Amino acid sequence: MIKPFDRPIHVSRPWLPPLEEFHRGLAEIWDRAILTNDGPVVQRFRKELAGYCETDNVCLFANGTLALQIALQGMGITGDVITTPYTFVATVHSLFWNKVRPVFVDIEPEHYTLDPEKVEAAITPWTSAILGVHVYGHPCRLPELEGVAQRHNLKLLYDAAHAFGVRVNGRPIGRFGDLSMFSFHATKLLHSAEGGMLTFRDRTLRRRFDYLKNFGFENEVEVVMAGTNAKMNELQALMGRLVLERMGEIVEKRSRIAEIYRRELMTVPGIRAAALPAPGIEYNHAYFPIEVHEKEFGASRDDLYNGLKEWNVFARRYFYPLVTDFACYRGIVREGELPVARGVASRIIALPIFSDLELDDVARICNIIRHIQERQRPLPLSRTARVSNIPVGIA
Ligand code: T4K
Repeated sequence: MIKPFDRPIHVSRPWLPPLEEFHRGLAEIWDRAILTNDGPVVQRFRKELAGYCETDNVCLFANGTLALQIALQGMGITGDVITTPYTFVATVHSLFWNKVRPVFVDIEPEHYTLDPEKVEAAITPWTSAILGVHVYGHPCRLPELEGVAQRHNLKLLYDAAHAFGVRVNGRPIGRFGDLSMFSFHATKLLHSAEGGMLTFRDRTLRRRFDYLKNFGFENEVEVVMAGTNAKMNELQALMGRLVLERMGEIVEKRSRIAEIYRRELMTVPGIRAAALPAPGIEYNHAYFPIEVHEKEFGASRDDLYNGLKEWNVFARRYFYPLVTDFACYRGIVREGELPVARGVASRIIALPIFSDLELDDVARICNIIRHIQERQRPLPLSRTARVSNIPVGIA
């Protein structure tokens, strides 16, 4: 009998620094009484991130969504942008807020990122950019997308909300394409409670982004563009700095969790994980999604999702429903389009993965999954026959 967990196990849980370390940083902030508006902690965090991401072109924000909205506006993206339906809804909302039309194309089935051939086929004279998503931290097909963007003279942007820490052939993921957006939300590897970052190729953009996130202020008496307020504050930056120091440990622990899931679950009929990262990719283990193939598994993805809750395990169906099925985007694509994304969304479930998750607990979650499978599987034909032979009334 597998006992339920005595506390909820969520899909994610932020790594928190020792409280004394946070207190020490807070004491300095208290002394200065500078809480926001590009204070010294934000500036230090920016410098450290520039080192980590190997580029000086780094800009920090209050959250990832605002960062992406400002990126699109600052780069002057208009018309149509080709993107994926298989993402968190904020990717598409950011286009909408810039009055840009999303053109959805299907994903590839190995890592669930944009299919470059389909991207190329969807280009029209109105296309201005491609917005790929490194979903779950798996890099998009970078050389292929780069090729498509170059051939058609399009901007290439990445929603890298999940991909902090990923490197491709030794190069940080934020150095591909024209621009990348990272989220530092509490559920992310590197978090600042809420927060976001842009890294970009054209260094002149930094000035525009800085204006746009600070009301367009040039100085006390001049406003040069219609900006908004999207600044990261000092408390966020303090948290971010302390988490950044521990990135190595955080990724290492997650990789051990992922290893157990793979070892324990890949032999379970009907369960499939995303393909392993291609050679040359240093992966961050941001998520551990599995696909549940109902026929072979003997139970549906939703049976598993609901079943896990009985054991106090709260996995999440990231990313279901598809963005294109939300009320505000319904009607953009026709039924039957995006078959790969639609199929994956119906089978996907993201299992708990976070630094404080004990390895024994990962094994326990795997046992629970196998148990749910056993419980849900229809009885083999011979047993069904036996049961149905029992006279009514006695059964
Ligand atoms: N692009 C992509 C591809 C994204 O995935 C996201 C965000 C964005 C853009 C936008 O970036 P931000 O503007 O958020 O920086 C969560 C996050 O809110 C969201 O940041 C994230 N993607 C998305 C995939 O997941 P929810 O609604 O599923 O989160 P929530 O609050 O249910 O949290 C999940 C679990 O994590 C909870 O059940 C418990 C645990 N948790 C959560 C929080 C907030 C904690 O243990 N502590 C916490 O403080 O959206």
